[in-house]
Amino acid sequence: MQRIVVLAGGVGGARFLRGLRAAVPEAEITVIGNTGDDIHLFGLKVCPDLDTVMYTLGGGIHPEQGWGRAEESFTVSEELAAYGVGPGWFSLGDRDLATHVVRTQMLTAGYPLSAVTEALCARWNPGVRLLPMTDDRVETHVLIDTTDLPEDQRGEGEPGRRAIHFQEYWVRLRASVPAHAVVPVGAEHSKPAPGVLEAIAEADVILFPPSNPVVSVGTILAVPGLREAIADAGVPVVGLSPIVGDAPVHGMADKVLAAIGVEATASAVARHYGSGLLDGWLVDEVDAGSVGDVETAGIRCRAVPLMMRDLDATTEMARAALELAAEVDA
Ligand code: FO1
Repeated sequence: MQRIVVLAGGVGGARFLRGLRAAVPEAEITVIGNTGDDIHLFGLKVCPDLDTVMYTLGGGIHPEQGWGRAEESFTVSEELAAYGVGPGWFSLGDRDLATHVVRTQMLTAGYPLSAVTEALCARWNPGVRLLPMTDDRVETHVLIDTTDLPEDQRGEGEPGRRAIHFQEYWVRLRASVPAHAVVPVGAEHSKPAPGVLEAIAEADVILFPPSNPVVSVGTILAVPGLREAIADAGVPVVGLSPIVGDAPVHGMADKVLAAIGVEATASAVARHYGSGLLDGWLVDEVDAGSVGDVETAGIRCRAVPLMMRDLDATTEMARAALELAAEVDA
């Protein structure tokens, strides 16, 4: 029984996981999910990346969006707006709200996030073990400069540098202004959730899917002890580039890569992770020219199709990643 550990963020990670599960249905897959995107709204705790994995693999995801539920309605949101209770820019559907009510109820009763996630997954049966990276509160904030915003979007307060919640940067601002810093608030005091270090220690292979290297995989690696556990696991660690050509496949990874001074190219991301962490790296065929550059950095590299256009494509990507893992293991 092959044991695979995957560090996953949101949409990109979840789509890759569908392919991985199809490629090796008999494998035991443990997903370490990013919780830095979590946000508290209307008294509820929302965990976007955990929910995207759970809904995508459980069959409840809104397929085009890659987040939220299919067949959604927004009656509660409309009523909240009628009361003037915001924010209106983060749309929570009625079905999705039930997940956040159950989660918040269990957290309030004293269950850790890992137990809550296990309980929610008992309904969805994602076919993988989904662990939050930590049970402690971590929320990514982005440092922007309000003077980069149009006048009418600056809000109150002195113009200048301001830290805003990642979701406000991502959803309300659509990453339309430079991110001067990306800070996973609370990460330095967090510890890996129960089962995380054990899963890494027992893994036969560890995969970094095409998730955002800064706010998804980067945030998971910011939990003290996680990066070292992966580096010292002594098993192949293979990643798939989230950047194809010079643009992110999904989302706006280039905006947050700039914040940490990493250029938005497949080879720059590989070098950012480093050969201390990565043994292998898959780039898309359009980036075949960068294979030599990545190999010079001490990371085995191959060029394969990386556009996640459908399940067959992601299944092939997963197969290619596992083949590269076997190659570096030899
Ligand atoms: N993304 C949006 O672009 N607009 C939204 O209104 C929105 C709502 C939302 C609600 C629940 C949820 O789990 C995710 C939601 N997302 C929305 C996506 C979310 O911002 C991203 O999935 C991650 O945070 C980034 O991977």
